[in-house]
Amino acid sequence: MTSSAPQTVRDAFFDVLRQYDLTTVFANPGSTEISLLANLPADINFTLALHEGSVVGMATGYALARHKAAMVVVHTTAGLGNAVGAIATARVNRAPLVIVVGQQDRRHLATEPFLAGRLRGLCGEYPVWFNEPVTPLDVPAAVARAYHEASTRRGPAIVVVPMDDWLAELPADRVFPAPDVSVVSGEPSATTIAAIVAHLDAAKNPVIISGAGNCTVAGWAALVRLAERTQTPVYQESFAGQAGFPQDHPLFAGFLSAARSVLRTQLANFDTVLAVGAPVFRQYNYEPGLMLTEGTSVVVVTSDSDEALRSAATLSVIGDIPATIAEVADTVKSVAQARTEVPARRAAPPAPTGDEPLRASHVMAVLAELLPANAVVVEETPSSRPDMHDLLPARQPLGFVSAAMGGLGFGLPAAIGLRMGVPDRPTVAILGDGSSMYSIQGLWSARHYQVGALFIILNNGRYAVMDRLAEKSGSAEPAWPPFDEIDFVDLSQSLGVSATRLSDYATMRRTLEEIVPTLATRKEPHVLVIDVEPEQHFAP
Ligand SMILES: Cc1ncc(C[n+]2csc(CCOP(=O)(O)OP(=O)(O)O)c2C)c(N)n1
Ligand SMILES: [Mg+2]
Repeated sequence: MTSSAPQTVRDAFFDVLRQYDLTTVFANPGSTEISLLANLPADINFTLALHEGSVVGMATGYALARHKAAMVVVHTTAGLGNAVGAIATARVNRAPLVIVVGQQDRRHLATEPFLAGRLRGLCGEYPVWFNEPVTPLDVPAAVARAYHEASTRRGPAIVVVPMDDWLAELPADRVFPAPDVSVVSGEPSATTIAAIVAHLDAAKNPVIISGAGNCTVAGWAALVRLAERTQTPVYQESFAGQAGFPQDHPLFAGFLSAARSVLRTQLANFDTVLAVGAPVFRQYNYEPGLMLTEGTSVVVVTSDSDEALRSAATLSVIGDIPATIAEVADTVKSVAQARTEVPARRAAPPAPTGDEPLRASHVMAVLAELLPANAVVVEETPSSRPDMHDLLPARQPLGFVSAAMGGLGFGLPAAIGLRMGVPDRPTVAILGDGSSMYSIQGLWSARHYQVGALFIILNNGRYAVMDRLAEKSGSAEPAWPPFDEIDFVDLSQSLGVSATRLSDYATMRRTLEEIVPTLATRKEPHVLVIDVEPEQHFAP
């Protein structure tokens, strides 16, 4: 592409944002970005969050909701530094982000002036692309390239822009080294399909592992057809960021354990594993021993080359998941009879009686009953995540979203970005009280930009999961104290968001019955603080 009329780097940058649908800019400003941000054109929607972790978290949610890159602008070292954890999460959650980072003026950068950033390497290996344009004239194309890098590699791409670059003039005949449109053609060949089908047709007792990479409408439809045609049970990978299969489907078999020994038992009877949008395997605590019975054949189908290439697989296929699975479903031998029994789903707990305390499982069960199927549910409640998995199934893509690498502070801002991306879907974030504190200032953005998500804070007054882990390691008392003094109602209200607190089952049910029907259309966020008993048992 060549640009026609002479314009500034800044004007050309805005044209790039328009061209690639990046005009909603999630940001926190600093003086190194003033020359960019002062007098923004009316069609550039500046969206403020009060900490860079929330800026990137919101952008990540927005990108996941729209299946498109989202735009971020952050301040030099302090801004990018604050964002590193969220950038790592975006990478592992495979959210495409274009991140412009401010920098001091080129003309005296060598003297390391105030706010000069040593930015290269600050995010380690987490960005999919990192670029410091050689001249100001390279900035617009670098941002366009970042868009393609982020979209193709599905992660954050960073461009560092010195503050004097924005007002530099671009010559009209400047060659623009980035395509208008780039396509990764992941259509499978007949040979690829035949190779996958050969494994499935030869299997006596296959199993499917669905992963976050298959969280699309087309992906779910293709995998449902394959599972039904072959009567194959489908598990969800452990610690996934999103659901790869409808969790209310009769062939849904539950979640793989994050513990190797349990995983081994779960998969012991299967001779063929087909992982779709998931690696084989991503476990948690180390335990010795194999993950699968020796001789099990393993096929991985994914669009993520890292995932494909680090999997202990017989065959890894990198390509378009729905297109590949749809073809496999059409070609595979169909099977009439169920080959394996699907484990029964855990029943909802009865309402507590007498002085029995309210537990997270009660909240999950009532939400499962009341939430519509199209609800977007964001999880960041470590000790009650297993309850959520058991009791609150994802029924549509985005019905479950979580930080794929476990970094807290994602759930609250991600829910805001998700709701902004799919504004007609009811959106609920279920947050641990400890987790909510990492990005609590995100609530202000929800209020200011009229994002009507519901934030449920499960208030057990402590880091329950850490307490359990400390106990398991033989610690009498955890080194960290409880924090039951925090008043989440006050805290939310001080950020401009309405909040209520409750501690009994009847009020919880009544309150959710009132709020849930408002979620599809509401514009005001609300925080519901629910006092729950700390879980005494934790087995991810
Ligand atoms: C940024 C970050 N810091 C620390 C941790 C370690 N961590 C994992 S779970 C947890 C406690 C979470 O507490 P809370 O949200 O209250 O959930 P609960 O365990 O009580 O369910 C902590 C601190 C983390 N995952 N991410
Ligand atoms: Mg807690």
